[in-house]
Amino acid sequence: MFKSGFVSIVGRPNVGKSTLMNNVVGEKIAIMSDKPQTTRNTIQAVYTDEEGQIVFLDTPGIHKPKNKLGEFMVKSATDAFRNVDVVLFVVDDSKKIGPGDRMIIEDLRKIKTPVVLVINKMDQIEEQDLFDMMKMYHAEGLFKQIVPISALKGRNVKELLKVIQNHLQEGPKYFPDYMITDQPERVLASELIREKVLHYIHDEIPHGVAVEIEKMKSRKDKEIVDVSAVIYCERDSHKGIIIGKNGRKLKGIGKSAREDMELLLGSQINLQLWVKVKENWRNLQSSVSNFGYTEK
Ligand SMILES: Nc1nc2c(ncn2[C@@H]2O[C@H](COP(=O)(O)OP(=O)(O)OP(=O)(O)O)[C@@H](O)[C@H]2O)c(=O)[nH]1
Ligand SMILES: [Mg+2]
Repeated sequence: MFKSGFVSIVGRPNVGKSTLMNNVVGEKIAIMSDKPQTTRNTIQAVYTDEEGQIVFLDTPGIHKPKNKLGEFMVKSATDAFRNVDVVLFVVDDSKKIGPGDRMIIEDLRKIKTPVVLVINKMDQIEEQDLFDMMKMYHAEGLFKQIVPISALKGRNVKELLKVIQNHLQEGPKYFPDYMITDQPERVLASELIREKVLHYIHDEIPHGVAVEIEKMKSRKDKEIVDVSAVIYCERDSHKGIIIGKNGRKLKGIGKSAREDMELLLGSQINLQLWVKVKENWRNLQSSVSNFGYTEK
């Protein structure tokens, strides 16, 4: 019997949702960073084995939105509570249930979909603490199962897949084996650039960054793809910081984005980057939509 279904991965920002999804499919489909609110769109990745197919939906971290972009992100995440077969609610190594997690738990009580609790970052949790956390979450009476994992180290992820498969029904193969994501190459490329901005630039600046691919084209005679992209930020002063002294920051961002793109897309990349300012774009509905943060 071939089982299949849709599984959304939800939780507060920075708990490791994207790391988990990437670990399952073995590719960097969703970008990751140590800063909260990294993921902005719901992103699909497909895991297929002999027993079945699981379509994962990685979602933005649920938080109190402060602008139009945040509103879009939270709506994308909470929309993924419904029309799926299983919800994975991911928490991190926090020993208490904070207000952010509490809010999500109360929302999850309102849905009929089975919820599996994933305690991530177990590599950072003492055995006794983990035991206490499992007891604490069990007392909520909401979760079909509680699975501790380390998404970063890949610990217990196989066991989590088994738990998910137990909740799935017989179903079709929705996607062919070679297809592991719904994200077009342009989007994957722009996200890798944004990931490097998150990595190289600190404080609030990367939260106000959006990346637009202006051109992505294979050369006729060679195995090279020319990519040109614009990094938009919210202020002139941010632009200077992103470019850096003698353009050094931007070079670093470009180099490591190019390396990741070559790995992911399997071809040689020639990457050109520009930085432009679009003031206050996160508060402007039109700009937020234009950057692709809009319901599909
Ligand atoms: N120690 C440890 N760190 C982890 C683990 N999983 C993820 N992380 C780290 O946690 C941080 C956040 O990871 P992400 O996967 O970007 O988290 P996210 O939940 O997708 O975050 P948002 O997209 O902002 O909602 C990164 O620095 C990861 O390396 C884990 O199992 N153990
Ligand atoms: Mg994420």
